[in-house]
Amino acid sequence: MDENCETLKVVLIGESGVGKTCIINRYLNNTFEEEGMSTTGASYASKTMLFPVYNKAIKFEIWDTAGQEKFKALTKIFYKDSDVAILVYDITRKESFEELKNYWYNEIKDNSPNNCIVSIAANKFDLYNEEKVSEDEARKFAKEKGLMFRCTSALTAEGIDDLFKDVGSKYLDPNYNPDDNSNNNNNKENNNNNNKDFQIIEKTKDDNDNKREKGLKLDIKTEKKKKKSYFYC
Ligand SMILES: Nc1nc2c(ncn2[C@@H]2O[C@H](COP(=O)(O)OP(=O)(O)O)[C@@H](O)[C@H]2O)c(=O)[nH]1
Ligand SMILES: [Mg+2]
Repeated sequence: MDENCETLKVVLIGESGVGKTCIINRYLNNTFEEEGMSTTGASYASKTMLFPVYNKAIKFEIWDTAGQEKFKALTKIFYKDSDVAILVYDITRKESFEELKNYWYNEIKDNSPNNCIVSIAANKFDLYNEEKVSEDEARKFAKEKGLMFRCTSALTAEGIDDLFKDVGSKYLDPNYNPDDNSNNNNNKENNNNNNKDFQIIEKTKDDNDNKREKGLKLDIKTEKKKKKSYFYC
């Protein structure tokens, strides 16, 4: 194995239906399917990402749950040796955030190694006009517990690469703080991706971009089609 490549085990946890599998599919394949997403039960899939700033690559071995989270029946093996844990909630479902705070966060704390890097993904950000958990409240919780935080949308791809970039950067540089950088594109007023590592090199502005700027509901069908024409380098 190339000495400039590190392998990290990443686990995604959270209530059923928050979008864990969709986040993984978006990250791995740049795809989103609204229906028919079933978790295969395969142990993990991986993707290698370059971190030119650190002259390193990270192979993320991403573990998905196979529905056991519905019954809160994840075994210790699932968490064992995890380098990164991503706690996912759905911004339109208050109880998914309550469960994150009261159950999933404790699961990680109790079952993952002490040095496990933990990030919260506030998913379904495309539906922020239906938001039931304020971003401030969730950020406050993350800050109190020393966790990283990203708003994400598996549907639009917003924040997904950044989520992995954050945790990878944190692994390579414990002082890394995404809020120090101008690349924090979670801001609702700022959808520009200024991120040097994952620049979007082609992005067409359409009706949904205008709606997003105004905080209006997005046209999901158009959004899905449009996303096919996004390219990342
Ligand atoms: N609008 C929207 N829907 C999403 C997003 N991510 C997932 N979904 C939908 O939420 C549902 C559950 O997603 P899934 O990935 O299976 O959730 P999981 O049970 O946590 O793995 C599916 O109907 C997805 O299409 C998102 O970012 N935005
Ligand atoms: Mg799933």
